[in-house]
Amino acid sequence: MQVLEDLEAKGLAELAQATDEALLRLWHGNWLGRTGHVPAALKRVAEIPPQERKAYGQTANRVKETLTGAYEKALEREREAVLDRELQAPPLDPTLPGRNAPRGGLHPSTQTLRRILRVFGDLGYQAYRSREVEDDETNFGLLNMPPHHPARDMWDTFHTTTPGLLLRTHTSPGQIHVMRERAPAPIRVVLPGMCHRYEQITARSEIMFHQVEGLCVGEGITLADLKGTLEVFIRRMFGDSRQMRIRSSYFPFTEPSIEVDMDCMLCGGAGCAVCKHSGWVEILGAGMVHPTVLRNGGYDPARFSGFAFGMGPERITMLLSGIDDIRYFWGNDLRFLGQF
Ligand code: FA5
Repeated sequence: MQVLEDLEAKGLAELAQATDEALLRLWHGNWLGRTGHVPAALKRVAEIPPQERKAYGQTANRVKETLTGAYEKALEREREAVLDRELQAPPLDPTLPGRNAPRGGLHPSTQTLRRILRVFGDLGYQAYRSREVEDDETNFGLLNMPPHHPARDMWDTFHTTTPGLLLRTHTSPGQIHVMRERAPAPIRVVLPGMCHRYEQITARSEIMFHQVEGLCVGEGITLADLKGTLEVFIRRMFGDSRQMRIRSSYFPFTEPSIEVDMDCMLCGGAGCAVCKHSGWVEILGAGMVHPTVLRNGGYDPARFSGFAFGMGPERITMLLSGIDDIRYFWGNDLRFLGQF
């Protein structure tokens, strides 16, 4: 009996030390839990001589009730105290502005791509997605560059481990895919997409960049149509007062080939670092589709003619936004991307 009395006194004393809910629960485990002191005392009833068993059992049960009651009261008191503290704390002001969830945006290249596609969309061009992994034949051969043609050196190439398969170096092979799909119907498409070149990365050149190709094939298409189309594009894209200039150039898949410059929109033609002090910046390469390429696409060059052009949206974004290094585009630096 004395052991039970002592147990009760010790239990109450320890309970008084438990000053928060976690400690109270710990106490409950130690004293009233399945392996706690009180159930252990109740189990000892079997060891008590039969004549004393009843009295022992009654006392043990009373100790259990006392400790259980004391625990529940202590828990209740503790919860009320917590609530009191919360109520006395400075009140929550629901009229304060909330925290903004940061909002994502489109990558600057995507924004420019979409602007380009919209201008050509208004001119009746469809967007056509060609493939990014090409075969050598379509990237070069069918574009009038048979194996060992020196012009292949204009495009330093990433080859895959499968012979004859490569990452396209430009969007021009898409011309072949569209023509073979549509011949002999007239074509007006733009082909956007990623290109890859095994080049030195510099402020102006990446190994991975977008191009937008344009292709128009039909009867009676002339260089004047190409010039008019590009003039509309440049004014819609860069502003009505832009001047354009055409230089003769060379691409194996166009004849004649041209390069198109625009007066530098950063210095207005006075000369700056971006235009290398010439007052002009290069915007794209273009030309009349070579008869061999037309034939490879399934069009009879005696009846059909066409023009094609290819431009780089990253370079165009650099001009539009005054960006002096192309490496920012894939650098994933939010200080750069967040400005768009
Ligand atoms: C071509 O790739 C031709 N296929 C373009 C063409 C199409 C000509 C149809 C005639 C008819 P070029 O290598 O110049 O041409 O690339 C075209 C544009 O892609 C460049 O003006 C430039 O804006 C962009 N570009 C080329 N190389 C890079 C590079 N390393 N990094 C970023 N942009 C590039």
